[in-house]
Amino acid sequence: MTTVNDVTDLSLDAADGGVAVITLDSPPVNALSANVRTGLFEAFGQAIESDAIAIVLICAGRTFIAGADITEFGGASAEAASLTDVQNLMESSPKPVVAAIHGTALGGGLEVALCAHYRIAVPSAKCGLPEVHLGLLPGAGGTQRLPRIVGAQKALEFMTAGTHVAAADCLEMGLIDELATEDNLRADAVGLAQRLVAEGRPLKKISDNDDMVAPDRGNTELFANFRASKAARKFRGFLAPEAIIKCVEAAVELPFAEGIKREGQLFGEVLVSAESAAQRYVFFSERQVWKIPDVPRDTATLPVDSVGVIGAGTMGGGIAMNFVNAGIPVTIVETSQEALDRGLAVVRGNYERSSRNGRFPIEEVDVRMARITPALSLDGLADVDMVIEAVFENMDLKKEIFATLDATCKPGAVLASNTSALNIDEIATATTRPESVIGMHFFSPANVMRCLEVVRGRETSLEVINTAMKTAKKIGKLGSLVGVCPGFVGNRMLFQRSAQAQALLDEGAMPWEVDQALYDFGFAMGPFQMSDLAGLDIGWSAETSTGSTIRERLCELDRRGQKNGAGYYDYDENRTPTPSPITEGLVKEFAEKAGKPARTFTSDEIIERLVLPMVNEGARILAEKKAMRSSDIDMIWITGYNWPAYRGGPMYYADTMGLDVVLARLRALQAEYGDVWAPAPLIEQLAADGQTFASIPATPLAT
Ligand code: 3H9
Repeated sequence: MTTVNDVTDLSLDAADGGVAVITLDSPPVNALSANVRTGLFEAFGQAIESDAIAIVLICAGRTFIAGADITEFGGASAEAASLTDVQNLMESSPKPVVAAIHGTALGGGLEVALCAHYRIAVPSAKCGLPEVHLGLLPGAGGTQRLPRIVGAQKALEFMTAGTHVAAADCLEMGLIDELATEDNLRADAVGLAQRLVAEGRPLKKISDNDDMVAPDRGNTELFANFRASKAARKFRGFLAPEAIIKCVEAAVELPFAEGIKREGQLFGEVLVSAESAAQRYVFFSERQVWKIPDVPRDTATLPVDSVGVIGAGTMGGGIAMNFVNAGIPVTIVETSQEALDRGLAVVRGNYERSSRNGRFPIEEVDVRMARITPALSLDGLADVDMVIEAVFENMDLKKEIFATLDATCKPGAVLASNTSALNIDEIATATTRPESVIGMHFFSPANVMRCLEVVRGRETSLEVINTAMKTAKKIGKLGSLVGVCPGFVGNRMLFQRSAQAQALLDEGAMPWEVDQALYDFGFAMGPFQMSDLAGLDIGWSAETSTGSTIRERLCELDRRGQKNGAGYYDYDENRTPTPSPITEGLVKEFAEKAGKPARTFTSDEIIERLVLPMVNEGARILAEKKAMRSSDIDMIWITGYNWPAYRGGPMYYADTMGLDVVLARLRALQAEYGDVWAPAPLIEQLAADGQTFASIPATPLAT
């Protein structure tokens, strides 16, 4: 074994029958850092010069190369071999080159593998070009080579979705040539290399293969259809998908070398875009949420092999599905057989819909339903490892339930509440084991939304925190640890936004102007469309209605939202909204009464009025240590409220505006509208120091 550099070895072992094996070992994910590129360049150079008959590239550790080193983007370019140098050397090697894949071959990693003449992978391996999630495109030849293997249509889908594709499917698509035995990758790859030589198989260069792209030359319809497809609707606001489409057009229309040039030019454009910078921030922020400064890595985790959910309503049913999907049996408790039957029928209906959409075979519906045990008493939860209470938001009721759980559940069971705003510490006082009590706030629909606020109570033990976070990960949620305060992080900020949305209406802005501004900003819908969807009459009653708000007046007019065809908007039979003259009249009436002259509101003004109060509240949350870092707040907004990822979250948005600018705008709004706009002291301090929210180191939560 020869050490090429500190991350690359080259072996020319007689036992490998003349096959040179290059092993890359650059934890954690063998990303293509300067060191790795140099190591690969040197190693391939030496292997080609040697007596070796063929060359295998394999990685040590948990994965094959997972892509370019994202931390290098935006930094000074290091003195190192370029990736293109490495790829050219591999592809033009006079000896067969085999890439041996385990873990994930992603992005630049797969692009390197595509320069080998053959690829072999273990069955558990996955391949993908996920650059789109970083606001990028595959910029190391991927956009030109992939269509030359799978054709333009599949390449478009593969690269714009950015999913990790299982080895068996890659084999079918021709992305890999052979499957290895799971624990025998090195030997199988060496064996393949020997066979290639023995059988005199050709050195397959993907860049030379025109067969898969030629049939679509001149087929502009293919691209027009893709741009108009259902899949493409998800691209709204993102830059990279369109750049990828342009690259595939180039792959079809241009010779390989020209296509590579086009790819390089478009890669350069997306790399410096604000969208990509934000999406790369999101990538790292997602990984930060799991790091809790005062919960050491070696903290024990309690087993969660069975779960109880209290309440079979929309939330309870959705919460249960998360565990069922992860193979964890759930006991659902309701107070009446009727409620239980209704809740389980909804869950079954959801699974049947998923099956119809091709997510799994219909038999799987019964398999999943069999993991649910219905129960009519909390006694059914005596032996479960974790309970999640999901009844309606009433403190007395929750305390009563927790007192019963205290008397019923086995010692060590995690007792969680799904409350979205109530005080976890007060709920915990109903038990004799406050250390076991924690908040697990799921977002609706709970089986779909990735966000999970894990709420740390004053006395919650480190084991219980660790268990809740690990459980979140296991069921595919992004768990963000937050502190106890009204509304926690997400809803506390949402309250501020909602108050301002209402204030805008009171000044004469139309609901559709507000909704449109947020839609154009990148949200799926605005607050008034959302209200119409949820029902305007939630929490409203005719007996107590005072007619003092626009919402109350709408309810009094029996405009209850989408469900009865009229709310802030009018709806047709397909639930398509149109601005309502009745709402318009009410808005004008209220504005007139408040002495506000009629005027138009620009989108920029609306966004400022809605986003800055969120940022201000976020700053207060950070100062009170109810969130550990600003990026956790951003992740809650991205995964819980559909804040557009290409804008990085509200705190990131403020950081990129510059906190001095944010401060100046808050002061101006304070002068105009009063102290509700008073800047948070943290913003004043950071602006004075020329700092950002992101510059504050992660801090343990206040308890
Ligand atoms: C690209 O390739 C562009 C090219 O087309 C063109 C070039 C010219 N770089 O996720 P984990 C870190 S763009 C730097 O927790 P897992 C990560 O931050 C790239 N660092 O592990 C974390 O650090 P820490 C296209 C990276 O097992 C640690 O590794 N490739 C990179 O759950 C562990 O990560 C991608 O987009 C990187 N590329 O998942 C793939 N990747 O411990 C991105 C990871 O300090 N990576 N880190 O928090 C992934 O999807 C997952 O990391 C992976 C492993 C599935 C590989």
